Amino acid sequence: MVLKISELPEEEYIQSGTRLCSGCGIQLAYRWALKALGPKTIITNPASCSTVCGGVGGYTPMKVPAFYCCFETVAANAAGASAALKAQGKDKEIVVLAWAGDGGTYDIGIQGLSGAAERGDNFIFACVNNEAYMNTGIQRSGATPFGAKTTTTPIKGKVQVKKNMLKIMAAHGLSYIATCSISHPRDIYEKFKKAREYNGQGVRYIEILGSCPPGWGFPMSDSIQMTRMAVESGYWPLFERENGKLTISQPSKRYLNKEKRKDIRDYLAKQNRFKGMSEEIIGQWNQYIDDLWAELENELRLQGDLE
Ligand SMILES: Cc1ncc(C[n+]2csc(CCOP(=O)(O)OP(=O)(O)O)c2C)c(N)n1
Ligand code: SF4
Ligand SMILES: [Mg+2]
Repeated sequence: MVLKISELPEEEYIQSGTRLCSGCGIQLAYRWALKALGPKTIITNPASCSTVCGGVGGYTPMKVPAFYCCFETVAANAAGASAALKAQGKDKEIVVLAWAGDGGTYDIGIQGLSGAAERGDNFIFACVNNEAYMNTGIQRSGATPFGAKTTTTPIKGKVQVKKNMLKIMAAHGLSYIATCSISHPRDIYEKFKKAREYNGQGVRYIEILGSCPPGWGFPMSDSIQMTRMAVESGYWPLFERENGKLTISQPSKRYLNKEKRKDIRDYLAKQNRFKGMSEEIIGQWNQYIDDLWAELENELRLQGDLE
């Protein structure tokens, strides 16, 4: 059932005064996730731009408790908080949210996350993916897409295809996995609500595409448009995986039909990080998107959900 805007909570858990750049995707993602999870949430957050969201100099705009931890320890900290809540009999009432960047998820945090997922520790792990190490000045990460230029890639851009973290997490057999984009806040809200409902069933993993105007190289006013284009081109499919079963989310369903997908060229052309891309690289992007959807379609067919 699709929620009406009037049914969404007005309460905000992040007030004004963050130190994020204007147009940053992180704050939107955070606001909508916390609207869904509510005030009884404890956050663990490793070094990242999300830490900057927590404020400076003794002031914080956050209205829920957030613990800022070492890069590699976000999942271990969340596991510890969740075990302590269980010991106090508060684990049903209070939810633990590990909130990390792509560097803190795909690369530096992966070991702790994998361990917690395998043990069945009880928390939501959200990766707000802006496809590079933005807080320290745009270094490439395992989530940086093919061809994107960062301060640590060759002049022609990244030569490797990004790591498929969603498949890696699926291989852990999690109860709930979902993708979101800041262009679709209602979808973020609904998915975090669902992850909350899976409380007690191990790690729930959600990945949100969040744009970064300085890191991607576009005007800050275009932040939402940029992530919407990622969804509409089929580059960023919105889906859920509940106990292994795949469902393509409503905003992405139409892109099962290749004809409906918008040209990826328009998405790439709007961002400086892809400036000067060759036809060969654009062809590889098209192939990447086709392969992504072919895999999803194949899985739906095996489930009996597609003719
Ligand atoms: C072990 C360790 N290595 C490096 C750093 C420096 N550092 C702080 S934030 C950051 C970038 C984080 O990137 P990401 O996780 O993608 O989050 P983003 O800033 O993009 O939101 C780095 C490299 C650190 N704090 N700790
Ligand atoms: S550098 Fe990018 S991710 Fe970091 S605060 Fe600015 S816009 Fe957000
Ligand atoms: Mg990042």
